[in-house]
Amino acid sequence: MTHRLLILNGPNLNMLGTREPGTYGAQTLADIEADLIAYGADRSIQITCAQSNHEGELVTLIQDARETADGIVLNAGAYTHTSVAIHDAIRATGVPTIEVHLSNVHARESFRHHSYISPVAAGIIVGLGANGYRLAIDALAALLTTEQTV
Ligand code: DHK
Repeated sequence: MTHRLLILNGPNLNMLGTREPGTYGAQTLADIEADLIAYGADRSIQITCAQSNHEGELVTLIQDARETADGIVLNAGAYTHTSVAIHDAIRATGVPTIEVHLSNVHARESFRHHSYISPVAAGIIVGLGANGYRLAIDALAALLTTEQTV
């Protein structure tokens, strides 16, 4: 295995499959996670998945990633738009993090247009559904391999 990546999902993403499928898709989180683990294995990337509805638990998982992961794919759900604590955790740990959203947050309500994650993210992928997580894995693998910075 070349890289260890944490796929971290925030509040209400455990409800994928039944939650507003027109916005978030029909796949469950378990479906998406299984796909990403297989996608990573095909590329010798070790994928670990976690989900929490609790802000502090997400902070702890990001802090722990310092020891256990080379990169993070983060969909912080609604905490994207509210959480200075998650912003600070990403900044403090320095683990490269790609921000993902299933929906195009910029085409939705204005309160979804601001992200506390974006200023500390290595990159941002929005509006491409579950494929966004795969794209984030590819982007992190490239970034970790080439030490690319932009
Ligand atoms: C998921 C959520 O739960 C929302 O709170 C965000 C994001 C958008 C998504 O598109 O994946 O606003």
